[in-house]
Amino acid sequence: MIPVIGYEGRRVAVLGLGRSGLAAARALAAGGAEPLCWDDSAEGRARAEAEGFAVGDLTRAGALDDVAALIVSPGIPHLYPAPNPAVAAAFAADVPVDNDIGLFFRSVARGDHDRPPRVIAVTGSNGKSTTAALIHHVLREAGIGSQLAGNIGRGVLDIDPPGDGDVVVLELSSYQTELARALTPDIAVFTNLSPDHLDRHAGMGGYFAAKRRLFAEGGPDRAIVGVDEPEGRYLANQLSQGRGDDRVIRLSVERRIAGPGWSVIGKGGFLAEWRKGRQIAAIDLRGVAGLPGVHNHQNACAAYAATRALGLSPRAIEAAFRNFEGLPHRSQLVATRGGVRYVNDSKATNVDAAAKALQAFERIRWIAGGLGKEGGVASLAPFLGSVAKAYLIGHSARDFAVQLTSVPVEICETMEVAVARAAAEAQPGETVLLAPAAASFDQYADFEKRGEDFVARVAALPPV
Ligand code: UMA
Repeated sequence: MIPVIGYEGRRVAVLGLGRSGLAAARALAAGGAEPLCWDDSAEGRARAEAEGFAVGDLTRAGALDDVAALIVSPGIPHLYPAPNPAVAAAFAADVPVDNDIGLFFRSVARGDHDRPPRVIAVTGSNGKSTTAALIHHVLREAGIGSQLAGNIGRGVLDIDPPGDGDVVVLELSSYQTELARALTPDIAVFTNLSPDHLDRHAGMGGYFAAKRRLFAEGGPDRAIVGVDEPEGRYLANQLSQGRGDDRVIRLSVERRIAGPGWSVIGKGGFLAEWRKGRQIAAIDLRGVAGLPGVHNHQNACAAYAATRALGLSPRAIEAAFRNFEGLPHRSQLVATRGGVRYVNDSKATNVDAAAKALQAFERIRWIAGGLGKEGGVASLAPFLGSVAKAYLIGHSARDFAVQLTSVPVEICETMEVAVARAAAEAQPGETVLLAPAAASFDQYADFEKRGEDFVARVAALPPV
């Protein structure tokens, strides 16, 4: 763990006692602070009590009187749609509100090393988990000590203190970047932007502003920016001192970027690195099994840029790409039966991620549905050319059926029925793809549980 510095002997309130909150409480205690914990659920409070932490309602009169800071978990609203009552109490009492990311950047020791550890932080709407995991994988394959944490499932304060020359790779969500009071990565990556979490940011502008803080607050040495959306082009322009400034590395999977600057382009299945107007390296991504589809080629470009910025060679990066196995629930090939591939992309919780999955395979039996997001799935129409049929589950199944006018649909309600029906109708060469374009919370605790259910239903299919 990374002991938190700066709060020795002082009381620090911790709101939310899941992965990030409990890790923060432990790290605060290890650094000599006195955590005062609260969670709105009894289970959360019981977890903290079981570890011996003081637990107390932070909205009680006087509860924040001697509190130096309030550390808030990312899943707890601090602004929109409305602040959690404990956060509102902290605002009223003028108690600084921060999160585990802010504590991490203040506490991770980097001055007392011969070769200071570096931090790479990855944000963006889609692809940030795969990009962060791929960077971590490439570094380890190259013999560099690397740890991976953040939105990928491990609290950032939970990692070991990094040693000489080590790298920490963080995946950061908009929830995390919006609240952190310190954000000073050495290298920051912005993969892409599409609508998500709009209720928490009061719309797209607030969502982009939250992500942009990663670049605006600390000023990373190197900024790697996907420029296929206007927000990315704006961000890259704001960070650059002018033509040829190689502090900014631009990424695109749509077009070559002219000019003397540094760019990494993923088009037609090839990754190409351009610098000072010349192509200096290329990788054929078409046979890289762990990175199928254009969306993964974008992830590859981002990971390539980040590891090149650390000085790795194109050849070392390519070798590591070839044995990357991908992440569970993201374009994960879980079985091949009777010539039919079964792919788990349960992490495709929004329309944009589902569109990317639908473009990665040729003839698709598509399992979709769950808790649909604002705008529904009508905007997927241009990406349905590869879909033989949609098998719809969950709360939004009927809404999706109405909106998907150009493909055959079947309301299946449950994963069990959808997998059975898709398997019964799939022809050799086709792919049964779970890419829900919806959140999982109507039927599952999270997208991981949904993906695990898909994998279990596939494994339970009768032999072919
Ligand atoms: N809680 C309250 N009051 C509330 C809401 C929640 O007390 O109003 C309590 C819950 O009872 C629970 C705790 O807060 O005990 C949960 O906190 P949390 O939702 O922040 O979850 P953590 O377990 O701390 O996990 C968080 C991230 N979760 C979210 O951002 C929702 C994890 O990202 C992250 O991996 C982890 O910290 C470690 O950094 C997950 C996620 O779903 C994967 N992220 C979203 C996404 O990818 O779309 C942003």
